[in-house]
Amino acid sequence: MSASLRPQDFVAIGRTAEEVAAPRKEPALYDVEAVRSEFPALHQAVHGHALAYLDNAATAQKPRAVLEAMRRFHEEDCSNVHRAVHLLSERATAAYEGARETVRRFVNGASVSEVIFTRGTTESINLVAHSFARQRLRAGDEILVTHLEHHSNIVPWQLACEATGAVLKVAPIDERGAVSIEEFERALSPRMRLVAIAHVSNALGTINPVQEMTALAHARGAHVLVDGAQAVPHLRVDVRELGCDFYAFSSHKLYGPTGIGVLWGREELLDAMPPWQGGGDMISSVTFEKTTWNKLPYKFEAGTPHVAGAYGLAAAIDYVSQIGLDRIAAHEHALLEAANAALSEIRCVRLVGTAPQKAAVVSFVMEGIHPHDVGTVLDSRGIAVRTGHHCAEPVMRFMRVAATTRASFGLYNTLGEVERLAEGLHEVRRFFLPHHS
Ligand code: C6P
Repeated sequence: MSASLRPQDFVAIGRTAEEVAAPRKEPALYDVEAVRSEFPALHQAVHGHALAYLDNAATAQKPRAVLEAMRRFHEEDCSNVHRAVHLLSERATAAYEGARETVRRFVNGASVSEVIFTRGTTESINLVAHSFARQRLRAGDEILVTHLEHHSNIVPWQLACEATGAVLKVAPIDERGAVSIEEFERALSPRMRLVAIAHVSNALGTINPVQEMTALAHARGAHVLVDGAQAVPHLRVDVRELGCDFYAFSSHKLYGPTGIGVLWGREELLDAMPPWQGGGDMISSVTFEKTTWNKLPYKFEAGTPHVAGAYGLAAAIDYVSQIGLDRIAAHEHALLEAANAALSEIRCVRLVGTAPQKAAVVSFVMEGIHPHDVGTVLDSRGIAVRTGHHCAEPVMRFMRVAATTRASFGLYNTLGEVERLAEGLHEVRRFFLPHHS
C-alpha cells in the first residue's frame, strides 16, 4: 500500500484484475481529498507531522458548512427562539424548527413532534430513564442491556432500577464481541419491560442486529431504546424500519457541534411521558397552583436551547446526506479492511472485537505495551487515537483487558492514514520490544 493511493484505488482492495476491470458493483466512492479540503482542522501539523485524525468515535471534525452555519447564527440571526416577534427571532426560530425537520427526515421519523433536541446521547438516554422507565417500572420488572454498552447506556438504567426496585439484566456477547441472538432472546423474561441496546459499539465496532432484537423484544412486550451514537455517522438509520421506540444520538460524532443531540421517540410514548426538566418553553401555562405542559416536542426542551447547535447539526446532516451514507459506509469499510490486514501483520497486536458485522472501529492491544504508551508514540507522529476503557468498562473486563488502543475512522480518512497507523505501530513495537521480531 502506498500513501499516494487515490480514492478510486479503494475498490481495488481484495479484487482480482478481472474484477477490477469488470463494471463496478460497489457504490461509486467520492473524492476524499475534496472532502478533506472542507475540514479546516485536518490541515494542521501535530508535533511536526500532518495530522492523521483517527479518533472519530470520540468526536468528529467539522466541515466548513457546519462552521459557516454556526457563524451565520451568531453573526446574523443571534436571538432566542419561540419567544419574540422580531425578525432575528423569526429567522432563528425558522432555522431551529427547520433543523428539527432535517433530523426527522434523516432518521425517517413520522413527525417533527417526535424529535427532541437534547445535549447529546447521554442526556437523551437519561431523559427516557427518567420520564419513561422510572414512571413505568415496578419492583421486580427488568431492563435488559448488552455486555458491550457504553456507560451512558448502563448507568441511567442502574439509577432507574435503584429508584424503582427494577432489575438490570445483561445479554451476553461472545469472545468476538457479538451478541448471541439466542441468548438475547432467552434473556427476554416475562418481567422484561425495556431493552436498551447500542446500534454500534464504541469500544469494539460491533454492529448489533437491532431490527431483529427489537422485533424479539416487542414480541415479549418490552419497549426498546437504541443508542445510536456510533451508528448515525456510519450507517443509514431508519427508525421506522428498525421498529424501535426510542433512538438517541449526538451531533458531535456526526460532524456537527458538541452540546446538542437528539432523542427520537414514538409520539404516543413521548406524549404520555411527563417532562423531566422544568423551565421556560416547556410549559403551556404557569400559576403558583398549577402548571400545564407545552405540546411535543417542546415539553422536553426546557430553557433556551442550543440554537447555534441546531444550525450546525442541520448543516452536518445535509453534508453527510449529500455524500451519501451508503458511500461513506463503503469507504469506511475499505479502511477497516485495510487496517485489519495491516495490523494482523504486526505480531504483538491482538485485535479486540472481531464480530462479523463491524463499523469503522479497530480496537487492539499490543502485548506487553501499555495502550497509553502506544497512544503517546502515535501522537508524536501526528496520529490521534484514543486509549483507555472508552467509557465501556464492562466490555473491557469481559475481553480481559484494562484498556485498548482504538483507531476509529470517519468519512475523510484515507488509506495513507491507515498505512501511517501501521508504520507507527511498527515503530512502537521496535521501541518497546526491540528483541521481538
Ligand atoms: N462515546 C467515545 O470515545 P455523548 O458523550 O453523550 O455525546 O455520547 C455518549 C455515548 C453514548 N453511547 C455510545 C455508544 C458512545 O460511543 C458515546 C460516546 C465516546 O467512544 C466518548 S466516551
